[in-house]
Amino acid sequence: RQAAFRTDLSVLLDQVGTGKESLSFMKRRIRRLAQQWVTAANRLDAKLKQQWRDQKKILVHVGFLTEESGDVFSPKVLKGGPLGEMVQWADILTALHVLGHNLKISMSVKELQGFLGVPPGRGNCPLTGPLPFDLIYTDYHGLQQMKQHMGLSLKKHKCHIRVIDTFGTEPAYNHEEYATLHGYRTNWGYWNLNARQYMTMFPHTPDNSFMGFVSEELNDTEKRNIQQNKVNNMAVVYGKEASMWKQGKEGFLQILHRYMEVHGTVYYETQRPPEVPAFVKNHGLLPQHELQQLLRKAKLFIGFGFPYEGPAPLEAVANGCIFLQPKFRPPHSSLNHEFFRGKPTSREVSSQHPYAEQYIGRPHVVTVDYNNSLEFDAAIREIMRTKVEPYLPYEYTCEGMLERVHVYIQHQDFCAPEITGPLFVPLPSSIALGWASNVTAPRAWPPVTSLRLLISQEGQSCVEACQSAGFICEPAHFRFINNKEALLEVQCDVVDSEINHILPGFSVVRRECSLQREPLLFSCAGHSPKYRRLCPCRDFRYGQVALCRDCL
Ligand code: U2F
Repeated sequence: RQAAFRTDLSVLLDQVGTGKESLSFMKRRIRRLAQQWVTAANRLDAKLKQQWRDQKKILVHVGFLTEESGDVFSPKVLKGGPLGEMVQWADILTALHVLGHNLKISMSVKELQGFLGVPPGRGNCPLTGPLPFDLIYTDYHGLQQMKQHMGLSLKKHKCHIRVIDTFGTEPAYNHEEYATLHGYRTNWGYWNLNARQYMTMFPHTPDNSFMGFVSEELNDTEKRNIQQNKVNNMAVVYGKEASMWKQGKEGFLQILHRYMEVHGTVYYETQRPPEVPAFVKNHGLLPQHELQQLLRKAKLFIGFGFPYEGPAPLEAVANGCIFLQPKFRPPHSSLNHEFFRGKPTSREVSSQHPYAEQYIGRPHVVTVDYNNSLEFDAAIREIMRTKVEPYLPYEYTCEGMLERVHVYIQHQDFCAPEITGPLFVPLPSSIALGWASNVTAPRAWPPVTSLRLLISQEGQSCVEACQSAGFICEPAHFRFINNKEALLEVQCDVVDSEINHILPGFSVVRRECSLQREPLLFSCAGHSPKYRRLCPCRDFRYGQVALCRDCL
């Protein structure tokens, strides 16, 4: 069946259910952004020009909100706890509904069993018949629950699963045996999925798919009003929980206060949290729409280093604030920071919000070393002098999210047998080598025409190598370059093949080339000193990094 865009969200709101603060938060959000989604649906509908879209049967099982996983999030919704995940789930549900798919939502193991047709109360009872869904969106908690309640059949059906995974999972952590043997084992990884089945909140490593969420969009009149009503010396601090204000924040808060009136939205029960200095005007935790109003007036939204990679900085920039945040030197990662410890990634987080730093940047985002008070002071003065317009990258608009999710649903297929090379013949003497037009791989997605082969510097990952040439690493293209033909450029004496997540590549010391023997270990993120990697890069659409130019 053909999927038709939906502009009425009432059925979705009923499906989300009641009885928990997390659900009420998600429903308020869905209602508040409804008009924005409708406009986006109409625009995308027109853009796709009657293109056929299959209607899929989709199950969304929100594992972290189930009682069975402990649900630590719901009781903290009104108390300054994390909301980013709920923002994202609300938006995923809305996108799937608006795109017109046949959606079932489960927030408990019982509902999960009901939808999957597994008899309840029989423990590890495999699902015998066919899977009644084309796609299942869940998270790591949900995956664990499905393993317990689908037993062996999970293996058979796992190509249909998508895991919403905020911070991302790198291939080395995802491959059970490899992770165990090489010290990449964590509490979360080791599911042996295709790494693109993990869907992240920001485009972290291109090894995963970028799912994202949406932010407020403003029309021209609103933008004009905002710019007229900006209070040039008003700052809002990013941090809704008192603990985010602890330790060492006094110094730069004092500097900030020299120039600006400082506002906060810190949760408190009865008394003002002692961590928040007396000169800060604390509004208490605000409902989302009131926070947006505050951001519309403020000139500066300032981060203290935590929370990492949340939605709020995008909302601030979308409402015409400048986001000031600390640079991390050395970068934070699972190797050196408690928060990331045990997360299935070695990604280096270069500031509180690397997306804001790298994809948005000045004038909207200013990233400085907070330990250097001169630099900090200069940044505040620069911000007060700078005029900015509200800005939201296309990929965080409703249309951008609908477009991306639509393309994933119609094209990403982890169930079909993979087509492999050797399809690629490099042309000598250019860094971005060409595509041999005599070979075609019609079913491949993204289309092979988007492929650009590149050889990284020693020690460099393919994420960096592609980026520095203006491309993005595309893990789906590894299968076309994992062959001797692609290695012609490199002068290697020997070509062998191994199981190692930095391959295909070239050992500079041994003058040896190695191909990858385990497709699950194709990794954009991997790097190793003395190794030059063979990198499959691709082009991307401006403002929509998840999609190549011919991907729509
Ligand atoms: C991130 O989670 P957080 O929930 O801490 O992220 P934030 O950026 O602070 O905000 C999430 C939402 O909270 C809303 C705001 C954002 O959409 O509009 N909000 C609000 O409604 N009222 C207020 O007074 C202040 C904010 C991240 F998203 C998670 O994935 C991480 O687990 C977490 C820790 O790094 O950080």
